[in-house]
Amino acid sequence: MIAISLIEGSRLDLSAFRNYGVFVIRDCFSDRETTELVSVWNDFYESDLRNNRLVGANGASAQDLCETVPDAIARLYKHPRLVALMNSIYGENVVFCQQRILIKDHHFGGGVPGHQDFSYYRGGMNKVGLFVPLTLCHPRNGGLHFVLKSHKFGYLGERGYIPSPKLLPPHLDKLEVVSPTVRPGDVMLMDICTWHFSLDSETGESRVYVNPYYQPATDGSYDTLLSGAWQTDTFWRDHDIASLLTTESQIHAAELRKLRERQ
Ligand SMILES: O=C(O)CCC(=O)C(=O)O
Repeated sequence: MIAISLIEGSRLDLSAFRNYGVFVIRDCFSDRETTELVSVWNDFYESDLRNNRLVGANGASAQDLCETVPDAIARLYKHPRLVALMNSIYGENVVFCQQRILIKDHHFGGGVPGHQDFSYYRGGMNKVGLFVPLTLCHPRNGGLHFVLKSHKFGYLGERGYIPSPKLLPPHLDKLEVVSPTVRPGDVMLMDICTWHFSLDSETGESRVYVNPYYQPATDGSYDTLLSGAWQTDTFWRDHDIASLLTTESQIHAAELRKLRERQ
């Protein structure tokens, strides 16, 4: 078993991150920043979410928060500390892909089967995701589990969805699983190919991560340059690729409708 100290620290250990596919930075934000962020989240939760919230609206995954979050949280992906972290991985030229809020609470506390995130994103495989906790997150409230070194298998393609029990010991005796307990102020990094999953919450208490993704500016699949300069002249936005995907999903939806009508 690896010592947890190998994948955590007060600063990013880049070679450990590249080797294990995950790394936890403790106390990445100052106490003042953390207190402010947590208070924005708690106020929003009490006023807008505690009594009622949308779960799985418009085809979203159940763990995706559907409501619009306050600016301080919506803009978190461009916090200078997070951009600096990405600069330490990619150098000066960094692009933002997208940001989600992953939530479990008394409205939804279900587990999420093992998978890797790459198939949900556009462009190249060189991407890093962050999990920035806004609450205490640990295995008992449905916190994330990571399969160490699994990113080294690359893209799993259609085999990319793995029932979580198969990833837990004793089934998985060659690769190791960790589920770090994290607090507001900490930041977890994950390679986009790292297998990860979560189990049902046993407590029902809130478990919330902000989950932005980043890539180097050599990849024009997303449009938001966060620092430095573009290192490509080829952009997805110029080639109507997104609308091809939309057309494909419209065709699938129409086929499904026809099948249902026949039943
Ligand atoms: O929120 C969770 O427990 C898992 C979320 C996740 O990995 C995802 O949606 O890609």
